[in-house]
Amino acid sequence: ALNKPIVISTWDSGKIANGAAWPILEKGGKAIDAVEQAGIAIENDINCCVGLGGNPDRDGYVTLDSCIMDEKSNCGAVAFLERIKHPVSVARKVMENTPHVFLAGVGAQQFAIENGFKLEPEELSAGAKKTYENWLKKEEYKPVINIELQQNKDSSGKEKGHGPFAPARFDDGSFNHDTMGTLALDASGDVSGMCTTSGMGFKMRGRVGDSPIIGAGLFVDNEVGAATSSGQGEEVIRVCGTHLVVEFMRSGLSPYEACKKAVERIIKPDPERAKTFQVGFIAVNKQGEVGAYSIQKGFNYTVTEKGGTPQVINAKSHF
Ligand code: SD4
Repeated sequence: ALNKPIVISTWDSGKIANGAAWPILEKGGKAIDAVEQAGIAIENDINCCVGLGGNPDRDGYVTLDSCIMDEKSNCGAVAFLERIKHPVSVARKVMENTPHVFLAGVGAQQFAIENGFKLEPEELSAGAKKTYENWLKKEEYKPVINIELQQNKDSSGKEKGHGPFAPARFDDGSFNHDTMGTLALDASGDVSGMCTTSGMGFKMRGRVGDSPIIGAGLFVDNEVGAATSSGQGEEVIRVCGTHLVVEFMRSGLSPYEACKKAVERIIKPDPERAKTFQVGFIAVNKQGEVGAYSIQKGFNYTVTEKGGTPQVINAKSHF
């Protein structure tokens, strides 16, 4: 028997996302509406890694990335979007109201304003401000790609609460969230997904990760299922990660096996280097089976199905 409706999201903060998606799914509503509500809920929450409250780039600006995809392979995306509260909804508007798939930067912001989104003040949340000020004290402005790694250890070599081995939470450690990817299979058996993030903290200005890229941070194919990712976006982009997961499912693998094989594809070219970053995938298939896999330990995801009680599951990992 099919497990539906069902919604799954990255991380334990997926409870917030699933909690907003479930009332729609439970009533027989559409997966696309459910995942948009999931994105809105987590963008409203003040946390390190999603929405305007998230960590800024090196120049102190919060820049948001998001995409959304429905059961007909319609999709929309925004990247490098500033001062707009709900990038997931702007992405949906790009999908529905433009002949395009992807808007970036000032153009995306202009489109959002034209569609009734409010231009929010340019101001960091308290948590982000504190984290950024600490970062400024310790880090030179130097364009190195693996800044999260440098931040991961203090001068004595002790692990800090940043970087690829732990979600990039605020310095006070209280906001254990990360990029939010949500996938839903609705009562009619249709699949949709979304992904939303403020991206890697202290990224270079203009840097775009995997999260708004269809086939990298999110992929949906209504014949097969859907996948989304969290972690170091550059590594996901390289292999078109979520497209890969969905194609592995198409060829018969379970969501778990498909996520595992995609993670192995990332690791293969340079297994030593793969020890230094995190990537996690979650997936759902048309049968309502779910699965996940990550490179490093510590990745988890939240599943909500019949009964509506969210369940947090620790993903298996390569290392
Ligand atoms: C990015 N994938 O911008 C996002 C960030 C993330 O856990 O997921 N961090 O690369």
